[in-house]
Amino acid sequence: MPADNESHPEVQETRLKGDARLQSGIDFIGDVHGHASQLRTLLDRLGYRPVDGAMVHSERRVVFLGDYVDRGPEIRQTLEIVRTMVEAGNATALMGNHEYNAIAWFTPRPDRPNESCRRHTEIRRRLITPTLEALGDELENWLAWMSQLPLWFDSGSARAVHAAWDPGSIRHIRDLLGGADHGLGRSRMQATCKPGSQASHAIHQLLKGREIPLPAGMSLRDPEGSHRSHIRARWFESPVGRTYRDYAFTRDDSFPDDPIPAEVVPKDFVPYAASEPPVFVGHYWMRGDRPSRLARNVACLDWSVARGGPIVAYRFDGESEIDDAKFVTA
Ligand SMILES: [Mn+2]
Repeated sequence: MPADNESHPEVQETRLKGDARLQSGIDFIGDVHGHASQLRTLLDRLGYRPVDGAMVHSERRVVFLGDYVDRGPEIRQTLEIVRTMVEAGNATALMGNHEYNAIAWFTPRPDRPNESCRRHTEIRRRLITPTLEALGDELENWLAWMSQLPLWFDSGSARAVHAAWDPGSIRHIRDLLGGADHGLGRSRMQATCKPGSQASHAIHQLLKGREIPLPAGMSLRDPEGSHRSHIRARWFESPVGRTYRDYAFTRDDSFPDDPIPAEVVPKDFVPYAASEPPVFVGHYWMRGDRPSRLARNVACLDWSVARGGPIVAYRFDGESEIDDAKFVTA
């Protein structure tokens, strides 16, 4: 390196960019949903600074937990911030169910090629329209980028996935990818949307989480107005001896307070053990003034940015137990 470069702080920083040895800390960031200004504020608070168009920190990197598109006012800007950080070697961006759904909207069903993997209902069309409008004639390029996003992250000392850490589903998808940890790509994408297939089940677990069916005839409304006949389960805990209300991921007093029958619990169900590394998820629309962990080694970083809540990060430095003092919000 010529000596005159050493005197320029910008050059120095560019050289550090992307060097994994120097990135000892990981900042996990939850659902952004098109809220680019809030994301900029959060990255600034975390100490990231622009270098050659990407937000960079000399000693840290980001793992984004997915759901960059839909719902917010600055969808394209959000994707651009995330993508430039990934391309600078300063971030990993996982796939969320909203990215998966955007690709599925344009993917023909393997068993019925005249239909798309994601059925075009009115409610879903309303949800995806702002994303399609924001991406305009660059849509194809962005869909191709989204389709190669990895579905999970595991550094050995920390893990992340959009909704639920499910080892069986991860094994299944890894086999589908020929043993690799990269994203699906558009060709394999189709294999995961065949209704009833093991691949479709695995994607559902990872990106939408575990669900427990409600008692027959009962249904709830989700935030988009669709009927739901299940609760989103606290997949990291055992359902044995719990009620629908207290086993739901986010508490809602309209959920039935009846015990969950043993027959709806999957036979291979294993809770997330206390000895496992910390795992970070997004997806669940948490509510409250201050983010906090769900268990000693489980945290959700989706605190409802699309309903006026904060974007949430967790500053991870190798600890085996999640510390409530290390959440950062914007
Ligand atoms: Mn989600």
